[in-house]
Amino acid sequence: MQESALTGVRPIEVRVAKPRPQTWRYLGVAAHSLTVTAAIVLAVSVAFSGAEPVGLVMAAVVGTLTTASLATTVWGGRKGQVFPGLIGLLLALLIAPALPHSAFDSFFDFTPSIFGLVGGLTALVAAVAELTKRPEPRASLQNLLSVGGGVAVAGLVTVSAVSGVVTLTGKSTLTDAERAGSTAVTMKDFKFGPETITATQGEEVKFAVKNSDPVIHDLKIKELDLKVVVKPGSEKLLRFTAPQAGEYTIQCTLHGGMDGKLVITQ
Ligand SMILES: [Cu+2]
Repeated sequence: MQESALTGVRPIEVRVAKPRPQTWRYLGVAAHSLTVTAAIVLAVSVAFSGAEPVGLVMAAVVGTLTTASLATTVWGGRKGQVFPGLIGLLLALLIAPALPHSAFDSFFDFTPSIFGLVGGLTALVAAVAELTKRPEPRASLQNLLSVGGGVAVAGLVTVSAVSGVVTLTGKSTLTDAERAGSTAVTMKDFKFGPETITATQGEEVKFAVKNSDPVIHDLKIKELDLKVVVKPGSEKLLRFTAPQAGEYTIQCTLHGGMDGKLVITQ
């Protein structure tokens, strides 16, 4: 009797859940801590730059996405790791082409770029590892990863601090003699001042270009094949002979919408 009553009753299955692999999550958290830091530095740079609406929106978007990625890495499910992985990929794709302009002696160009790129790529690796259920590395490798990661982060922070010092100390200025007879051109709040500069055809023109923003700008007059790169807080000279009468476009090739006009009269 007893036996037949039990027929069809499945034995109770006791599943002992394997501890969830955490290494890839930790790697993702470390990666997105870097991208959040990049967003904070970007926001500070925008604040120092006269808080242009476009810059503010950009900093807010980057800040929100990186913070959401960090939160998803910590609290999201395994499949949810697609989001921080995509944000990591997006950051890497956006930053990589701009890297050549991120001069080491320009802190607010260098630091967000390097933190964003390293963080983005690492986040991508971590997300892929989590999504494809890469096995938990062995204890020895885990130790190596955490020590290596710590050294890498300490290295990044040091390099970024040195970049800050070099930015502050490496500003180039003009001598009074160089500045004599020049037209002062400012780069401030992502604008040229004045926006329109006039000169007379054939005249020797001398621009004393001063960058008062925390990021690098350049001044390019494409038609005349002229370009000068000015680092934060630096001042540089651009000399040329005023060409044929007409209007020429002055632009910063690094920031869209930052442009002016050179008007040459006869
Ligand atoms: Cu610019």
